[in-house]
Amino acid sequence: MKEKILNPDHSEVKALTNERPYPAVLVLAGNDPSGGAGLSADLLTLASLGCHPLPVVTAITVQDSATLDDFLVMEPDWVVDQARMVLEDMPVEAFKVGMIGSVENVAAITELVSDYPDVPLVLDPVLASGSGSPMADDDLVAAMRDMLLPQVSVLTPNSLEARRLAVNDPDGDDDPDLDECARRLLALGPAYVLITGTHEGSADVVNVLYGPEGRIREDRWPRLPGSYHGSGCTLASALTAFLAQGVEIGEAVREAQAYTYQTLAHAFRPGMGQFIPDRLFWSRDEAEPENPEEDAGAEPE
Ligand code: PXL
Repeated sequence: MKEKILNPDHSEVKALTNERPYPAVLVLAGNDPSGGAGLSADLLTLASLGCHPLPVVTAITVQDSATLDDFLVMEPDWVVDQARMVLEDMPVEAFKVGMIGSVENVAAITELVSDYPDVPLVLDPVLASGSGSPMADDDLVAAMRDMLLPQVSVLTPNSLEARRLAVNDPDGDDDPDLDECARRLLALGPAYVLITGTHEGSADVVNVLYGPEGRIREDRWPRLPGSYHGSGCTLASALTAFLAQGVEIGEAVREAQAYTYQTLAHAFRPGMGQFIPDRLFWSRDEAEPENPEEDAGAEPE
């Protein structure tokens, strides 16, 4: 791979055309400077799976691979202006929404996407950072529930987010199981709900897709040992990529999980905190020789 990049074969250079080889996906999300979650996760995943990501910044965060320190939310006009300008320039095949940041942004994004009712919308309801710091208060959760969920094609909460979105009175006795959470969430409007089981105590991670008729599919994955930063963003973006390419929902959910599992199995630890999924695992070189000198006498390829 590297050899080909550094020594291109000029006979392969093609004439420029107006073809659109990559479906465009508009991503509304926050920036995470550790490169683990948020926009970086979305952009790497979408590009890795053959889409052209259009990044719209909803918030900036101050965080590393271990801790979220602070965040600043964009004004809704800025969010909408970023999106509208590019939406008027090019067709998009899907929307992906991650961190929203404020009730005002929920309202603005809801109005924006309502102008594109035929474009699938994946909402990853980001309520906390990878390290568990809150990123959404109760008003923001209520706004997502009341305004945005009716426009959503696929909602991708983890089990904690599913409970928080489905239970109106968190201090009461109401403790629905995940099937009941999914029923309640579907009643709020999304066409499908994919609840991920990473935070449950089960030996395997169990992810369940629900639709109008109830459970559609259940996938089990061996629980990997690490603590990962950006796995939810990766799964939701991978799902968006497959939907943007016209893959049917059940198959898209299956493929997105298979891709995410591989990114986690190849995860790396760039700092002192969590592991980061390798969204480009398939493009990395095969393992370098441990001691290059041992190979010095080998025949060149
Ligand atoms: O993983 C959820 C997430 C989404 N978006 C941003 C984040 C995080 C987690 O830390 O920082 C910007």
